[in-house]
Amino acid sequence: MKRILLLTLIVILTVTLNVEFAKAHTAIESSTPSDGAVLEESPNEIEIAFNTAVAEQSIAELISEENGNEIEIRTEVNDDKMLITVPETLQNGVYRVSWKIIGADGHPIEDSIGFTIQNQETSDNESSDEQISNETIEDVIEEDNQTEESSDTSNATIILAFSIVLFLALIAGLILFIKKKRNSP
Ligand SMILES: [Cu+2]
Repeated sequence: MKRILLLTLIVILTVTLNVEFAKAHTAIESSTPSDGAVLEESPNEIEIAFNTAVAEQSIAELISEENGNEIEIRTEVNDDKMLITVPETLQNGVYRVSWKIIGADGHPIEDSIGFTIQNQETSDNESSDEQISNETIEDVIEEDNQTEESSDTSNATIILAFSIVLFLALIAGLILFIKKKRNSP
């Protein structure tokens, strides 16, 4: 009975530690538009929601992937949200919003999302341009996914390795403890 209780405790401890470990850094939770979205109209506002509050000195920038130009924006931080106002009407193309935030644990974090504007009314007149921009969109999205996947995988590997080592150490300790108890008179 005691052994079952101890094992349960170990499992709970391992799970709890993993959760703490995984949520250590501040990260994006959602955004409007979402990453990879295709919009028919230029957005007036972009909202990035994080999983914790972010520092007020956090910054963001909006870049046109077509020509690398930076588009003027206004950024406002409100607790766990970043509100970006886009005063100008964006032309058809691929855009990237990048941010440098300071998370709840004081760590600086850099990340970005991409979105595409594809207004049919304006793109019908320039179908050859659309062809080029579609290729760019796919390249950009693919590139972005690869980066995210590799960092996700390495995080998962660290967490898995960490929990296996912890679990084995605790089991070893438990066995030694039980053996010692049995041997003692
Ligand atoms: Cu952190």
